[in-house]
Amino acid sequence: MTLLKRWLAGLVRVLDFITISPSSGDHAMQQSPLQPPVLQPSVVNLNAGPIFRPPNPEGDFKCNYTRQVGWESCYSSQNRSCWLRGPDGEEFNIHTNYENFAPKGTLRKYELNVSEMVLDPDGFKMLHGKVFNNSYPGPWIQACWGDEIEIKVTNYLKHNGTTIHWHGIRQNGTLDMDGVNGVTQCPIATNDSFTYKFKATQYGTSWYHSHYSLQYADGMLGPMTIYGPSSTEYDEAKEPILMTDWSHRSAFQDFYLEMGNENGPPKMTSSLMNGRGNYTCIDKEKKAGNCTTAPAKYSTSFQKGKKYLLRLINTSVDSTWIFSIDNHLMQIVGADFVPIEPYKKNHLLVGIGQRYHVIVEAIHPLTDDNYWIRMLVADGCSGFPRDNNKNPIIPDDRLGILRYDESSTEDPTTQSNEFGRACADEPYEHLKPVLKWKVGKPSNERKAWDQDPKLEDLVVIAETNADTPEAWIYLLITATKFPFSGTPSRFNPTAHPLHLHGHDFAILKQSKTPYWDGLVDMTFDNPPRRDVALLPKGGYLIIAFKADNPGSWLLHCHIAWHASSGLAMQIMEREKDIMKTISPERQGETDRVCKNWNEWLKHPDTHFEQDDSGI
Ligand SMILES: *[C@@H]1O[C@H](CO)[C@@H](O)[C@H](O)[C@H]1NC(C)=O
Ligand SMILES: *[C@@H]1O[C@H](CO)[C@@H](O)[C@H](O)[C@H]1NC(C)=O
Ligand SMILES: *[C@@H]1O[C@H](CO)[C@@H](O)[C@H](O)[C@H]1NC(C)=O
Ligand SMILES: *[C@@H]1O[C@H](CO)[C@@H](O)[C@H](O)[C@H]1NC(C)=O
Ligand SMILES: *[C@@H]1O[C@H](CO)[C@@H](O)[C@H](O)[C@H]1NC(C)=O
Ligand SMILES: *[C@@H]1O[C@H](CO)[C@@H](O)[C@H](O)[C@H]1NC(C)=O
Ligand SMILES: *[C@@H]1O[C@H](CO)[C@@H](O)[C@H](O)[C@H]1NC(C)=O
Ligand SMILES: *[C@@H]1O[C@H](CO)[C@@H](O)[C@H](O)[C@H]1NC(C)=O
Ligand SMILES: *[C@@H]1O[C@H](CO)[C@@H](O)[C@H](O)[C@H]1NC(C)=O
Ligand SMILES: *[C@@H]1O[C@H](CO)[C@@H](O)[C@H](O)[C@H]1NC(C)=O
Ligand SMILES: [Cu+2]
Repeated sequence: MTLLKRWLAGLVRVLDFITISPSSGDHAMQQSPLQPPVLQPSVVNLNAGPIFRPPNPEGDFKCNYTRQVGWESCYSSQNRSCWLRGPDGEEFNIHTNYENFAPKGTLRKYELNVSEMVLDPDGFKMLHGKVFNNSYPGPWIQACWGDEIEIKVTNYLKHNGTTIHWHGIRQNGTLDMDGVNGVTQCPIATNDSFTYKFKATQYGTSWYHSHYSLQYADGMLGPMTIYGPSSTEYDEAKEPILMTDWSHRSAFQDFYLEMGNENGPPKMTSSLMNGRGNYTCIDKEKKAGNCTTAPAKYSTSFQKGKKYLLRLINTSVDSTWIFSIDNHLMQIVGADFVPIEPYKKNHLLVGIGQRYHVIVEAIHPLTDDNYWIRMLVADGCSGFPRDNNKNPIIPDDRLGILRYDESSTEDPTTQSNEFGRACADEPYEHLKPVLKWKVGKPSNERKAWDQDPKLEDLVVIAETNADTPEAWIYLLITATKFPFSGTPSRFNPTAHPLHLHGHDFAILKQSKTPYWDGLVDMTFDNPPRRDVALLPKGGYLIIAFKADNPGSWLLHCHIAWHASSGLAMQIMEREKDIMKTISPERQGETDRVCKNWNEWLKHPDTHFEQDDSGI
């Protein structure tokens, strides 16, 4: 098993680990079940539930709620906040407490084939691409709120195992489907398959990616949308927009640079929007036969007067993006899988692993037919190299085109909106979840680990069990550079996008200043909530979640290099209850995959050498 192997002391330490609260009313999460019972009873209708087309750009994908007998769809472009309405007027809508309730959807089966292929998304041949279904990005997986999803993954990589993580999916009671090798399952060996089975209890946009070492950086990622209600109306939705940085070397080669290089982590070479970028080859590379032609830029079209939903996903390895469309404002309506109260901006900072739903209105004065869609690298969060004058060498930010005249082939001539480029999460006070949480106070606090934290300590911390679903767990994560004994700190301070599996978490405090013992003013009343938050450079983060999902959940930095070198820990949540969630059949599957993996390790083709944390 590839357990977390290294812990680079000095990157982050977990100081306080606070636990259990009694399940008293005001500490419990606000319950907001199916919406208000109707007053006047309607005619009981025992027809099968509705089948309808959610807002997707093309194709005949439909939501299928035939199992919600007697229900109908209440979702329309005039009211996006309602989803399904029952015979007695009860609803699944934007206010439904989706942590406890989900509609009965249908079963959707997908297959993904993992293999190697040469990729040239920016006009340069990357020889070590690893992809889903021979495409980069991988196929778009679509489902509807409450669907049961089954995805069969077959590994045709010659020299690597793999496991696939469904980013942000809560895996409520399905720990073994979380796809973290060494934590929730063994890697799927070459030529073996594993079927992930889970329920879509949340809705919104996310991505799936390999969690086996650095594989996702080499191409193993794709978008995933779960259709459901939205806090704001719009007319049409566009395909997801994936933003990423890209390297011309395999991340497995680059990792050695990260570990052994005093100049810091390896540098990325291009930025890509939906798998398309434009690298300018130098003569030497052309002669060596490394170059092809850059693909046409990503483009999308609007009709004047309409409102469009864009689904933005940051799939970066090491860079934070600022997304903007020239001369257009965006209304931000969802962060990760959490619908929020809408607010307007002319740009949006998207950290690695984070996602936003934004609505763009086509109502600006139409001075041009075409506008640039930009992906700017945030200052201080760049994975790109610097020139001799220490200025970052940053790829062209004009990566996409918004067209009002679809037949146009001209490049836009518009200028960028004005905004700051600092690397920080969206302002804390802006992210107001529609479904409110009231975070309960922890009943007891415990301070620990003032010394050098070791992996063993972290596991122990995690086993500090909160044993009821109502218990709130608080984590304080500091990025302060401590002089740890005996460990020379090679820590290059930067902001770390921290991602928790198995839960959305509330952000009680996100601070740029260093943590000192003492009182901290935290927000308990509907704080921002998501599954990735930026730990500010040199500052700290306090997060809280309820111990309502037994499992061993990973908490890690989503900068691939950092996770690979150990910025990760496991949270053992209600260990005694975990086995109750896993049926003998599912346990059998897990055992089978492990057996095959152990066999594969003996195969002459394998060349397996674990050189990183494995995740
Ligand atoms: C939209 O639906 C929500 C949830 O059912 C309801 O509360 C709201 O009144 C509706 N709004 C309009 C304008 O119909
Ligand atoms: C999550 O699991 C708990 C415990 O089994 C259950 O009570 C709850 O209804 C589940 N949530 C959803 C949305 O299915
Ligand atoms: C809808 O789902 C049900 C089962 O949930 C299935 O029997 C039926 O064939 C599906 N209908 C369509 C049109 O996909
Ligand atoms: C992936 O490819 C397989 C084999 O061609 C196909 O059956 C499957 O539908 C594809 N998966 C997706 C999600 O498109
Ligand atoms: C899966 O990928 C392998 C390797 O590229 C290929 O040989 C095989 O045909 C693919 N299978 C499917 C079902 O797409
Ligand atoms: C994964 O495959 C790459 C080649 O693409 C190889 O360099 C690396 O050693 C392999 N690593 C593991 C841990 O399997
Ligand atoms: C995987 O299958 C291919 C094609 O059948 C075979 O050539 C290869 O040896 C197999 N690899 C392993 C590790 O079993
Ligand atoms: C360029 O192509 C040559 C010949 O295929 C190859 O050896 C070299 O590794 C390539 N360079 C990079 C940076 O991929
Ligand atoms: C890529 O950049 C080059 C040089 O700036 C430019 O000539 C070319 O048109 C660009 N290609 C695309 C597809 O945008
Ligand atoms: C993606 O996340 C990384 C890591 O936080 C960040 O450096 C990058 O700017 C983010 N990209 C966008 C578009 O926000
Ligand atoms: Cu990090």
